[in-house]
Amino acid sequence: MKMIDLRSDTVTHPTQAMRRAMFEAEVGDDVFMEDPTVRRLEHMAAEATGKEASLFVASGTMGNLLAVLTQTQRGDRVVVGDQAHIYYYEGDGERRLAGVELATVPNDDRGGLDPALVKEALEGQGSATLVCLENTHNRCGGAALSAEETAAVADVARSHGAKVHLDGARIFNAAVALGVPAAELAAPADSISFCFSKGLSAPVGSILNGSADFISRARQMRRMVGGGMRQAGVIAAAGIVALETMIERLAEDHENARRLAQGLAAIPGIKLDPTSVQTNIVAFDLEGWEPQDFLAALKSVGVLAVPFGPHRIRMVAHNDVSREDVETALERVQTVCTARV
Ligand code: TLP
Repeated sequence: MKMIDLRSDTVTHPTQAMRRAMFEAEVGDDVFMEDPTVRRLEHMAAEATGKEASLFVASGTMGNLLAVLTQTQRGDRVVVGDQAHIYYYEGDGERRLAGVELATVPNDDRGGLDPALVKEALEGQGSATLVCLENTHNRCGGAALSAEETAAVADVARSHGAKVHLDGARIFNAAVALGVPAAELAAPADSISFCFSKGLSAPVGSILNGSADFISRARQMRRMVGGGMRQAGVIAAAGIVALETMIERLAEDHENARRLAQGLAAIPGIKLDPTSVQTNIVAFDLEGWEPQDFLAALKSVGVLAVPFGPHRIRMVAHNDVSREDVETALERVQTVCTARV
C-alpha cells in the first residue's frame, strides 16, 4: 500500500533536476561570501521579492528569527497575529534569543490583522518596533493576503515608527493564487522571508530579503546564531532550480487541494467549507472524532495528516501528491469515516 503523505509540503523530495544541480554545484566558502551558487540564488531571490539584497538561511524559523534580531532591540515589543507561525511555533525563540516581548493581535479567519487593533497594540506600553505578518497564512488554512491588506497594516506600523516583517514561507503560493508577482505582495514590507523547502520542493533552506543595510546586519546575526553554512552552494543549487521550475506548478497543488476539500466536505464527520481553500492547505474540523483517533485510523489505511487544533486536522497538497493520490486518499478517508458511522 502506498502511503499518501499529506502532513505538509515540507515532506517533498528534491526533483531529479535539483539532485543533478546539487551534484554539479560550483561552491566556495559562503561565510567569506565566496560561494558563487549561493550568490546567484541570493541575487535571484532579491529580484523575485523586489528587495535590494538577500541572505540564504537554514530554515524559515531562522529567517524569521534573524528578521526580529536585526530589526529590534532587547526589551522591544513585536506585534504579531495570535495564529502566526512566529508566535505559535517559534515564539520561544524570539522571546529567548531576541529578548523581545510578543504582543498578539487576533488573526481574522483569513490570516489578516485589523489595522485598528494593530494600532492599539503598537500604542501599548514600551517600544513596539516591529509588526509581523504571514502570507500565506498557515494556521488560517493557507489564506493569501493581498498587497492592499499588507499595505494597510504596514501604513499603521510606519506611522508608529515600526518596521514590518512578512513571514512569506509560502509567498509564491499566495502570488500564484492571487495572480500577482511575489514582489508586489512583499512591497509593503521591510523584510520578507520565504522557504525553498516547502511547496517549491527543495530539500533545505529559506531566504531573508530586504534592504542592503538590513541584509548586511542580518548576515552578522546569522553568524551569531550558528547559521554560517560554508559550501552551501550544494543546497542553494536546489533553490535555484526551485525558483526556475517550481513556482508556476504550485497552481496544480492548489487545484488538488480544492478537489481534496470538495471530496472531504461530502464525507460524514468532516466539517469543511471548500470555498475557503485558496492555496495548498486544507484545514477542517471533525465532528464526533478525537483528532488522534481519526489520524490513527487514517494512518492504518495509508493516509497521513496532522492535528491542527482540538478538533482540527490539516492536509497539504504538494509536488509528491498526484491527482490520482488525492482521489485514492479521499476513498480511504471515506472508508474510515463510513466504518465509524
Ligand atoms: N511550517 C511547518 C510546521 O512548522 C508547522 C509546516 O509543516 O507547515 N513560517 C511558516 C508560515 C511555516 O509554515 C513554517 C513551517 C515556518 C515559517 C518555519 O519553517 P522551517 O520549518 O523551515 O523552520
